Amino acid sequence: RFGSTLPPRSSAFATATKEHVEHLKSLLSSPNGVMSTLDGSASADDLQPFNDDWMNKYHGKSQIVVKPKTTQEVSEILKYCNEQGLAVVPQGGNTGLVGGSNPVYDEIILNLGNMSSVRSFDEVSGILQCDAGCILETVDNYLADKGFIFPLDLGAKGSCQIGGNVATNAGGLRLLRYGSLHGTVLGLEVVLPDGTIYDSMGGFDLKQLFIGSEGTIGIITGVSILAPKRPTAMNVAVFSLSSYEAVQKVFNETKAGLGEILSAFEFFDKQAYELVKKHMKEGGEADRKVFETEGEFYVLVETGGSNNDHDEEKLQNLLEKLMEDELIQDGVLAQDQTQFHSLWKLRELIPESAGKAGSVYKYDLSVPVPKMYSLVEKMRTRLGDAGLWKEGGGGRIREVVGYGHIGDGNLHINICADKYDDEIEKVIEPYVYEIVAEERGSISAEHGLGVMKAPYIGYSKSPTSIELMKQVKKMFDPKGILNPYKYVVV
Ligand code: FAD
Ligand code: 2HG
Ligand code: ZN
Repeated sequence: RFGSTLPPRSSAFATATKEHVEHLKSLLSSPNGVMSTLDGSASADDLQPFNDDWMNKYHGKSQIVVKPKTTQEVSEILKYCNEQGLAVVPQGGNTGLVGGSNPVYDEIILNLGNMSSVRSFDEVSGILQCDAGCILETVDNYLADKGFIFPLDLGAKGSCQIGGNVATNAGGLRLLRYGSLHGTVLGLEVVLPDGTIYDSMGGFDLKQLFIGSEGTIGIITGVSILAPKRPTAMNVAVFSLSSYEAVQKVFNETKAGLGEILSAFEFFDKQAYELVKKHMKEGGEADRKVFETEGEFYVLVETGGSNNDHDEEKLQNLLEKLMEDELIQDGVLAQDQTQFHSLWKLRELIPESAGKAGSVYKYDLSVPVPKMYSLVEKMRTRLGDAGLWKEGGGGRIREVVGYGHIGDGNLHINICADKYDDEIEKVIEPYVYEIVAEERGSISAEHGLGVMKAPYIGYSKSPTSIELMKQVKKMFDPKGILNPYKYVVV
């Protein structure tokens, strides 16, 4: 348990009772929208998927899950909780990786899953308006039918929600092409902690405050976002390389060679690749050889354009040049849709495969690209010196893998341990944040701070910045009921 850095439960919050449950039920159009062990409408097992996180690292103890259907209902719930001093944790698809979406103690879980309608779509401008609880993949499929694409894509797309994406300011696999949500989100509908409904159109650009605020200052109920045209030609290639030095050179060559059609540039090390191969094999997939020559590193390059012949030619030329310059050892180009997806799987399955290898300590960092991989190496040395990790296996740390979004300088380190344990955690943290701070990097490039990194915010934010954030938190949420103990703790 992460307990050592956690503040105690705040006595300022009320403890929920059966009467609170009754009242919450009366605020919803359907009483089924409240599940609680306090009135027997749900068992602890029913609530467990909401209390536990994706990694099975964080375990809340909430006795109440509320699933409103409308913005008005969210407003009524927050107004009531604020009056009663009941703490609330907003929850989307619960795929977050920093313990932000689960209660730390007994906070009421407000889950947006029942708010999942597309409100409108304008096929001329590409402006989509949807409820915050829409699942990313569902919305992207909706847009695909109309020839558009959601400007964000990530491995958790089958479960994560648009509201959760905005709340974490998710980066994902195509940020390099479509930019950050700070640019693509046009407007937000947000319910403030006292129940006030705020519509962000016009005035100060306050919506930016909610993008990446991790559910600490308001609950996002509606999102308006600009969807680009979906590329009609998409291609993917994966290369094997001998060094991290080569990864950087290939990145430069790829940007120069592919220009405007480049839509993703991802990298992973051989340890990550091995985990994925093992996971696929265990899942019953044939053990096929993808590369003649395997490498120390791999990069995945995706193109998205409007003319397949043109794009294929560019990709083929790039492949030849990289081979000629001996920057890559081998390269595989997708020949059809099935291969397109199976090549992407080599990258997208890394988090799941790491999860199969043990209890994963996940770090989501940004430092200048040339320094990125040295953090993984430093981490291996640190764990080796502590007697926890051995090259080739055999230690309590089963594997340390590095991968991420080179295109936006975002490194993921996954440390697969035999179990979550304070002793291991103390060897990793705060060391990992110290080495990031030395490079003036960010300790959370895209996943957010949640409960996991809240104590370490000072490693990448200045005291002035933290003080201003605290003031903003106090202004929006004077009673501190919304997602307490997370992100910026007041
Ligand atoms: P949740 O996990 O439910 O919540 C995340 C945070 O947002 C919590 O603090 C919660 O309180 C808050 N929140 C949720 N909904 C709302 C709302 N409507 N209003 C206000 N606050 C809200 N992240 C990336 O950035 N890039 C990736 O490439 C990426 N890939 C992933 C791959 C996998 C396999 C997994 C499991 C996770 C990945 N993530 C990635 C992390 C995570 O999926 C994203 O952060 C995602 O955006 C979270 O969405 P969610 O709906 O699951 O939110
Ligand atoms: C990814 O890029 C996600 O796959 C998840 O951000 C990273 O699990 C992780 O550490
Ligand atoms: Zn990522």
